[in-house]
Amino acid sequence: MIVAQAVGRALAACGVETAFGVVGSGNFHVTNALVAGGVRYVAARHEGGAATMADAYARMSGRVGVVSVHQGPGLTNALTGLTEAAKSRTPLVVLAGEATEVQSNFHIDQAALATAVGAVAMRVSAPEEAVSRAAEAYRVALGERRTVLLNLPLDVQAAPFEGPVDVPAAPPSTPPAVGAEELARLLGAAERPVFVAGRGARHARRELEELADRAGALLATSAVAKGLFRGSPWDLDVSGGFATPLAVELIRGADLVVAWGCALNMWTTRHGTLVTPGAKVVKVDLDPAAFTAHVRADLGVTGDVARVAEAVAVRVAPRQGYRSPEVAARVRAEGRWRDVPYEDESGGGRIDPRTLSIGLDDLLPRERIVAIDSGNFMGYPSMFIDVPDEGGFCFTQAFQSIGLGLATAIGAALARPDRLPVAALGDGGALMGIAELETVVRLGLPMVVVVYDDEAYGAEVHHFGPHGHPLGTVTFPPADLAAIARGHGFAAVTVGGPGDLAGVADWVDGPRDRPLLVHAKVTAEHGSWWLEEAFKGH
Ligand SMILES: Cc1ncc(C[n+]2csc(CCOP(=O)(O)OP(=O)(O)O)c2C)c(N)n1
Ligand SMILES: [Mg+2]
Repeated sequence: MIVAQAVGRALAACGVETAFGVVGSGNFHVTNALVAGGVRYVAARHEGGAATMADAYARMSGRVGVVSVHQGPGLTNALTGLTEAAKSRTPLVVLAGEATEVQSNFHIDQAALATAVGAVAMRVSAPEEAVSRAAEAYRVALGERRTVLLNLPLDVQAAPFEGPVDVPAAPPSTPPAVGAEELARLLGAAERPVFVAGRGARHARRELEELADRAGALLATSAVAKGLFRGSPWDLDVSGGFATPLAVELIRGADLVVAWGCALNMWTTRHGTLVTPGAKVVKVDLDPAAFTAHVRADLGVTGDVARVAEAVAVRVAPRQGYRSPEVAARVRAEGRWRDVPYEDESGGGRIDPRTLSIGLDDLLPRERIVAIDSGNFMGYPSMFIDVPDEGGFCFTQAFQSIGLGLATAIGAALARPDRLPVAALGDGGALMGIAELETVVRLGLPMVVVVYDDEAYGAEVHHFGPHGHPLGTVTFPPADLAAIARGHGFAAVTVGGPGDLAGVADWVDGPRDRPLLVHAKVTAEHGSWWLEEAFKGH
């Protein structure tokens, strides 16, 4: 066995289930060793796609994601996706060949590159480290929720590896809850408590609902945890830019906001304005750094969200809190974006993106997993296409990159093969990430890709257009995205008005033997309200 093979075998032994990558000479053996160890390998067509697929797969499966790339350009191509993963604290191991010889065309300072984007850099520097370093990379990724680059120098990879591939079992670590008493006291005194659950709460629905039932709390989530409380009569859906008018009103009415695994950033709080002055703020988080980030906490409780919720629940006497019959009736009547009246602006061969999204929500099977790219359009699918639970929404937006949506949908689809994958993209993001259309077809994924096509970088158009700036750099002639998709093996429908959605219904009826691309020519007279919010943060 050579070192490259020992590294691959060791990661397989750690419990890696799926790996993504683009294989070149520098990661050929390590990738084949993963496969030999029982790991499913998914070939992407661009390393940026591979990184984002692994990120989305990790988020939706709860497992460590693995990416395998060639030295140098293989890694630089992956960087945007890796940055997204690192910012999102996705547990990810990146296996990269490394040309340590400075004269090599492939040489770059890979460790510096990794740390520059928030990842952890490690290296297998000597043959005897092959297994221990691989196991350490896996442990740090999982235990510390980090994106770890494991550099594999070419000469070390090729060296013989002596010895067994024995992976030491990592001890589980759950820090004890600190501060539960004080949180229980605050909940016992609050008239109108609201829970906002974030990424760190996605595993804790039951515990949070049980506590909220006792404390009389309303339930909301950040965008990345969308769907967590779906089905609860007290679910306000997403807090922040995508929040309904009712959610905004009720969250602003809270006298206690408890953020569970959620840092209350500018998106979740509309630049802090959703938290009323005078309201108490509590954050429950594994990482105390969250307590002072963004909207500051009056109280920080350290620990795992589920464990803290359990510890607090036994200390809170049941009370009505915010859960009056009036609030229940309003959540029933106004709790969804679909309940908010709007004027349909479809016409002239273009469809209103709200009408499009509502139409798709009606037509597509409810057991779905929705991935959203970035851009002006992004709120429409986020707000109008419902998801069944927190496993139905994958939002790779921590780096705000466009072009990640399609790969996100692929990774999510592989984590949840029981669900219909839906990728919602702008025309800009779709064309940027288009390398992976072939991957969707090759993998046989029954995906629906929806492109909200305004023939522009709409975000820029709506930001700068009203000020009279020239827009030639951000507008494009029409592109036949349906034909492009058919060329890749997709079925495709062009939608220029509500009537064209019949083509989507036909595809849904079956046999769904090919993925579907919905090329929607959307109206674009004005920008979206969440976009204004976004630009305030620049
Ligand atoms: C990689 C990257 N490049 C550029 C940007 C700046 N940017 C933000 S939104 C946007 C336009 C996206 O266009 P499209 O996907 O068509 O969505 P639309 O805004 O038109 O709805 C651009 C270029 C970015 N966020 N990420
Ligand atoms: Mg566009």
